[in-house]
Amino acid sequence: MQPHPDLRWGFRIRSARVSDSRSATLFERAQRVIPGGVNSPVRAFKSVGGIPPFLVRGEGPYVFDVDGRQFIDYVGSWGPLILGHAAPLTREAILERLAEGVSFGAPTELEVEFAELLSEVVPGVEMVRMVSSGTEATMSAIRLARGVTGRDRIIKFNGCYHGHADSFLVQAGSGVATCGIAGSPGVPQAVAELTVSIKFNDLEMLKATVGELGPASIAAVIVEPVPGNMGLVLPEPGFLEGLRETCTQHGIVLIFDEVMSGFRVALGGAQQRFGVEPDLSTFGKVIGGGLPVGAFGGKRAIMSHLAPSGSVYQAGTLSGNPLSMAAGLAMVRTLRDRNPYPLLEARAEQWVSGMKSVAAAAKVPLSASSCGSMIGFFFSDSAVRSFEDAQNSDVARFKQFFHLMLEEGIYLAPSAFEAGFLSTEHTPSIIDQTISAASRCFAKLR
Ligand code: HOZ
Repeated sequence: MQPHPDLRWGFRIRSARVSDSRSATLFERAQRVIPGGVNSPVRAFKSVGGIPPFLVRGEGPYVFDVDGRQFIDYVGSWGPLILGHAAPLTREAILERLAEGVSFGAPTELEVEFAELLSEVVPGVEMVRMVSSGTEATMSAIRLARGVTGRDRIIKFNGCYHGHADSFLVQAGSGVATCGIAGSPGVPQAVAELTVSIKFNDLEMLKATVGELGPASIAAVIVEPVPGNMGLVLPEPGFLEGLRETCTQHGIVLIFDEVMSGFRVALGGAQQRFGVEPDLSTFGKVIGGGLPVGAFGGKRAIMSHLAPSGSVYQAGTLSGNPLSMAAGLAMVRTLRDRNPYPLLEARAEQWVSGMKSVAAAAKVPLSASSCGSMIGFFFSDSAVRSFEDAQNSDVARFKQFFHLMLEEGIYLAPSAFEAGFLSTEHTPSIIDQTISAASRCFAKLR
C-alpha cells in the first residue's frame, strides 16, 4: 500500500511547529477534562515527553493524525490488529452485524460459534467465558482459581502486566512501569499482600517462593508466557515447562495471560508454540479484531465452577457482545484458514535482523528479538531476560530514538517497556523503510 500523495509524511515535511499543531491544541483541551489528557496512561507520552499525535484514521500498516501526518504503525492498537487497520474482512463483518442491533444482553449464536472456535484452536481451552477486556479476563481468572482451590495467594512475575485490577498492580509492567509506579495508592494493603511478584525466567526463585509461602496457600501462578509489557522478553527454554511442573505438583492453577501473545506467536498462542498447556488462559483485545473484548477459558473441570453452573460469580451485560463476536470471529477464522504465521514470522525476523545490523553499523548497543509477530528492542549490550534487565537498559536513549523515529514517520510504542506488533500489511518494503529510518536515527543518537 502506497502512502496517500496528499498526506505529509511523519514530521519530516510538516509545515507547522509541533506546538502549533491540532494535536497540541487537542491535548491541551483534553487535559482540562480527562486526567492527564488520556484514557490510558501510556498514550500520554509521559515517559518520552512531547505531544501524542491525536489519531483520526488507520489503514493497513498506517495511522493518520489530525494534522494530516501519516505514520507506519508498530502499535497496532497494542496488539489486536494482526490483519492491519480497517481490515476489509472485519469491517464487513461489523457492518453486517451492525444492521441487526448492537447489544442484547441475551444469548446469541455468534458467541457459541466463537467459543467453539476458540476451543478448537487454543490447546488449553475446553470451555470459555467471554468478557469485555483483558483486565476483566485476568481478574475473573484469579477469582475462579481462588474459588476452585480455596486458597488466596497468587504469584506473578516482575514486569508482567495483567491489567489494572487490584491484585496485579504489584511490580507491574506497561503503564505502571512507564510511569514508575511501584504499587498503586487505592489498592488495599491486605489485597496487595496476597500477590507475590518474583523475577521472570527464574525457576529456582519460583520453587523457593512456593516453599516459603507454603503451596497450600497459593491459588495461582499467572504469567505472560511471552511478556510484551516490559518490552519483549522471551521465556528461556524450560521456564514455561518448569512452571507447569511446579503448579501440577502443588495443585496450583497455572494461568497464561495471552492478551498479547494469543494469536500472535502462533494461532494457538504461546501454549501451542511452546507446547505447554496452562489450566486457564486469558485473552483480550486480540480476539476482537480491534473491538473491545476479552475472554478466559481452560479446563472444563475448572471452568464449570463458574456461575451459573458453579458458584464462582462472574457476569457482564456486554460479555459476548454481538459486534465484538462478529469482528473476532471474522479475524480468528481468517487466521485459521489463511495461516499468515510463516509470513509474519519472516517479516518479524527481517525487522529484527535489519535493526541489529544498522545499530551495529552505528555502533549502538542494541538487543532486539521477535516471537511470531511480536517485536522488541532494548538499548542494551546484553540480552534482556527479565524486568530487572529491562530497567537497566538505556531508557534515555530510547526516548531520543523514539522521537527521531516519530519525525521519520514511524510510530513506535511511546515507552521502553512495551512490545511492538507487525501486521500482515507490513510488507518487506515497509520494513525496509523502517530500517532505513532507524539507521538515520541511530546515527544521530548522542
Ligand atoms: N496497557 C496497554 C499496553 N500494554 C496500553 C493501553 C492503551 O493505552 O491503550
